[in-house]
Amino acid sequence: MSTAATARKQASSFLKDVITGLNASPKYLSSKYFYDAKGDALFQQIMQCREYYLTRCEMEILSRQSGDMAAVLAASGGEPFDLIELGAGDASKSFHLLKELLHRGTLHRYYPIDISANIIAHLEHTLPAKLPGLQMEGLNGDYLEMLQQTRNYARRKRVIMFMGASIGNFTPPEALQFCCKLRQQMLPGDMLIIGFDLKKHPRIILPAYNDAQGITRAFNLNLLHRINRELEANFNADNFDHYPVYDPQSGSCKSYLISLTEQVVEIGGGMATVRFKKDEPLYMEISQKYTVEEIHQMMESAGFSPVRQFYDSKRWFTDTVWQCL
Ligand code: AVJ
Repeated sequence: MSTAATARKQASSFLKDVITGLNASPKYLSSKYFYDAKGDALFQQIMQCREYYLTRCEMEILSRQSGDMAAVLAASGGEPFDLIELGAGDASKSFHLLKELLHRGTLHRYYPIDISANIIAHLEHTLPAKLPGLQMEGLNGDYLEMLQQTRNYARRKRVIMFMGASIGNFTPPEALQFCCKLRQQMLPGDMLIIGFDLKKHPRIILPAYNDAQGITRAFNLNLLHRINRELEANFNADNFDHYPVYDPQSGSCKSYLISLTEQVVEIGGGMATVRFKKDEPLYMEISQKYTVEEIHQMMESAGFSPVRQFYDSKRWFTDTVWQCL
């Protein structure tokens, strides 16, 4: 499909999803739409926030243990493999692993997949210069669709990476279903690396989604601004409050925007009219936390066997390696 056709298709499903979510009861929006150019920039700022520990923990794992990880990936078989990264972002974390794999000569080609066309263009422009010898092909689109598309490529051993606790944006049943779908795309010998944020004291988790500078608040409100910009809507972001909650029992951290007044919003230049009551919540995002036991249970029911878990020094985060038998 051409870039223009892809963009049109993305715009029409954005409108459809927004209208569906705002007409539902309770109301919701999908966090996958957070990442336009402004949202990407705000997320970069979140990752730098003092309270947002996830990125620092995972960066520590990859900067210190990429050598071990590369050895674990290369162990079975030894022949060069393709590395497919779902939601590669700026690849600043996978960079360490890519370097180790190139050094060992075990990487055939790197395929970063991202829903942001910006990010993929940027990676293709900058990464080969920083990693001499790197062969890469960026894929812009939905993870599973793009993964499906690579099924026609010459088949080598594959390692699929899904880092950054992105899996946390699924509810546990959705995460299980997603892992089952990944499993269907994989063959015996292929491997999967997933990053999970672990359950820990609520006083550590909640502030990560409610930073004092208000960047996370701006990140959430940016989706309303994006809807205004792209879908001819008239949200007044000042009429919504950012409200995150964490439930230590289920491990779900959810963020809401609370309507501060009774208000009416038009979307699609009058195509849809949405009414909010005063104090009505709009569900924006889940960031699910797991225990190590819960991770094992889910991954094994999706058909994966454990290879190795990597932890940061605080044991707040884990990058887990799995194998298909
Ligand atoms: C990109 C899904 C890992 O849930 O921690 C950060 C997104 N949302 N602050 C997360 C996010 C609010 C982030 N993930």
